[in-house]
Amino acid sequence: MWNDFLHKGLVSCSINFYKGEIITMQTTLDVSGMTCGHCESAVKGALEELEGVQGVEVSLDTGKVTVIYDESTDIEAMREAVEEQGYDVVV
Ligand SMILES: [Cu+2]
Repeated sequence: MWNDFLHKGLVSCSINFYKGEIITMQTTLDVSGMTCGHCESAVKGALEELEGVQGVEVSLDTGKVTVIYDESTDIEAMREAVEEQGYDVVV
């Protein structure tokens, strides 16, 4: 299951366990087209609205967007949220 996410263009994925249970997961999306602070906040805001997302960190320089989320978050929804803002998730 987790390997599937990696094949969908997600750069890395790590899972944090607490007492044997998954509490949060973290993944890094490679997003192209972000050029300024407005882009950064558009992407960040769109991802933060998704169910289960706990935190979003955007690096404009590298285009890397790190998302911390839990099991209620739909991975495909992350991609769609970014694309709806007009940016591409690089595969
Ligand atoms: Cu911009």
